[in-house]
This record gives sequence, structure tokens and C-alpha cells, in this order.
Amino acid sequence: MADCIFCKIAAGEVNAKVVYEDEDTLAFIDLNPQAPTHALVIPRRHIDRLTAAQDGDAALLGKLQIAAAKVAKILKVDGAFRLVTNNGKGAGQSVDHLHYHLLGGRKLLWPPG
Ligand code: DGP
Repeated sequence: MADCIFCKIAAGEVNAKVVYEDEDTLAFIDLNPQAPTHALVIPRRHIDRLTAAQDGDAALLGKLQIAAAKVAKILKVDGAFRLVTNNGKGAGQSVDHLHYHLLGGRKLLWPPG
């Protein structure tokens, strides 16, 4: 997608602190961290949000989860972390490219706000 900031990061056109990448997924540190460890895990291919995913995206979504677990290990928060996606503006989604927030390094309260 031409105007998508996360597509640009995935293409290497915009800088980001990349902590993990493979052929289908990418993870980088969030610009506006909400925890000592805050990474975003994205598919390279543009999908607007989780509800825009199709049946044919099942393998990619699985890879995203596996990538997230690897990122948690790389960032040394695999003992305690939260993986969350904001789906839609009302849920706080500000970038229309599917991404999971991986948060850790502090006590994570439940329920979230
Ligand atoms: P959300 O509000 O759920 O759509 O999360 C979007 C997150 O993306 C937000 O925490 C800030 C982050 N973000 C936005 N633009 C950039 C960017 O250019 N680089 C990085 N590293 N993070 C970004």
C-alpha cells in the first residue's frame, strides 16, 4: 500500500529498530512505547486489520503468532508479556496495517483500559 507507514518500514524505505524479520513477518520497536519493552509484530503483506483477514490468510496469521513468540524470547520477556491488536478506531487503531503490540518489562494490569 503506497501510503502505509508499516509497508514502508517493511520495505526498508522508513527506518525502524527492527528486532526480528523473516520472509513473511517483521518486528520493530514502537515509536511511542507503553512499556519498557514494546515491539510491533506485523505481516509484510498489507492487511488493514484482523477483521480484514481472509480464510486464505490463516497460515500468515499463524506465522505472526510464532514470530511474536520468537520476539518475546529475543527481547527476554517470554516469561511475561502481552500480545494485543487494536482492531478499529474505537479500539485505538491508528495505523491501518495489521499489527500486534508485544508489551512487557512491567506489571501488566487486567482488565486493560
Ligand atoms: P495502534 O494505535 O494500535 O494502531 O498502534 C500503532 C502504533 O504504531 C503506535 O503505538 C505508534 C506506532 N507507530 C506509528 N508510526 C510509527 C513509525 O513510523 N515507527 C514506529 N516504530 N512505530 C510507529
